[in-house]
Amino acid sequence: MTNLHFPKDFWWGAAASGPQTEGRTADDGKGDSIWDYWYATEPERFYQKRGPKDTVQLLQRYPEDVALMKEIGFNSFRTSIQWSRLLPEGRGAVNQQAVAFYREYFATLIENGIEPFINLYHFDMPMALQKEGGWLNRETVTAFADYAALCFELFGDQVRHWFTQNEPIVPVEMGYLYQQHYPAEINLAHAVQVGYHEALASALAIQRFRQSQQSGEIGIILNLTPTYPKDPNDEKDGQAAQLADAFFNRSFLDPAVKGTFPEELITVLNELAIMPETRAEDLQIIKENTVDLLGVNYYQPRRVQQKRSAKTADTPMPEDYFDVYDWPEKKINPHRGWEIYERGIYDTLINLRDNYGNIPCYISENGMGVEDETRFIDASGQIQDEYRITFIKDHLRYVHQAIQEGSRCRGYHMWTCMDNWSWLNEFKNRYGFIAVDLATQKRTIKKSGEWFREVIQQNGFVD
Ligand code: BGP
Repeated sequence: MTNLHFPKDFWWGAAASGPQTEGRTADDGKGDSIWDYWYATEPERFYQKRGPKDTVQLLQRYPEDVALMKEIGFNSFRTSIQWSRLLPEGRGAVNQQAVAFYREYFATLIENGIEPFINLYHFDMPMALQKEGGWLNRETVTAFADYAALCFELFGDQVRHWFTQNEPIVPVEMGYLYQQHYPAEINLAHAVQVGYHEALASALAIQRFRQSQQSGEIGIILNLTPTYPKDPNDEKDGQAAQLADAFFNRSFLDPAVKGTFPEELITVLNELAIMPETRAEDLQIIKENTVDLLGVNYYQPRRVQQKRSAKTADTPMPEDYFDVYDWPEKKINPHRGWEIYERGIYDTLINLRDNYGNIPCYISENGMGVEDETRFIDASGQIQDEYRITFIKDHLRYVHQAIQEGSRCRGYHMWTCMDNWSWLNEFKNRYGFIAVDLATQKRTIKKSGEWFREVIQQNGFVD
């Protein structure tokens, strides 16, 4: 038996987002985001046609929810401000109800010993700005920087850990390549422009944070999917993996941490003649405003091999440069269809140590979505989610090892705190430490939540 002990002041907690938890009330003053709009116009796209309106009613229930976080023992918790709640039109008039809500919510966290980690963008473009093109429109970049500066001004006395965006690659791929987010286009040129604008907007927000001279730190949260070639000794598989990595990881990781874009990506975009529109000053802004801290969301690896299959789409796609490799030995979470590969979290942290100046980081999301968890309710009414405990342990072991080997990983946040609303999948897969009965909104801590409390108390676990 080994005692896996984590560093002093390690951040233990969970992550969530505004759009997935808050819900809406008739008079809350919130403007529509792309999710509200999409649900109103195409509800059939959403699993069981359940939209973003109610989610888990955190807007009204946050005191109870924060009390449960405290019961588990979190010392930190990440959520996001909804841009469309604070600025219903994306810019201009401020919704004072939103200011009051977020201030009270953050104060409640702080009073309970839970440090709020606040993210500014979690896939939720205000619809008013989307109508003008959303991230395709350069004006949105300025609007985002202004919104960020407003947040620093309004909440800077409460928040010490800021994040500009969560998984900025997701709006790129899901909105402009794979049709899982609005506006559901398939257009690589648009995808590239959107990604570029997001990266620039993040740098500008960081610049505004530094200009505000507030204390604290600012970062970005990226979903890093370590990319493995089918045959590590095959040069072409290796090149395919490198390019996939450039498309999906380094496209944001490099500008965020190094202030530059990956050369391979620039070469491909030049060949395809789809370089984004830029302005002379942009690259300097990106160069000078890199992050203090990196949030790493880790769910699954990406396995690729050299391109052999025929092209299927009639427009350029990242998949023109590699084929997905289906590793026969893979372990899979059947509910989400994602591979479970615990070692990937270690490889990711070691990559940051070796190739990204060992930037301070933390695991900002890691978790397992499971369908119909009520199957596992015991006589006392608690969900016995042993599989989640195993999942977390198996990942924490590797996080611990990476720290032992010099990674500056400062915490672990599970996705998520309470079961919440998951985009097109709505409540299909449940991820939380706390179960939510949607009929009654009753919250019950799962077995994993109780286990996590012990981990936090001991700052580790005996393996
Ligand atoms: C991450 C997102 C979260 C969350 C999680 C689980 O990519 O940051 O918002 O949803 O994935 O994924 P899903 O809800 O799609 O099952």
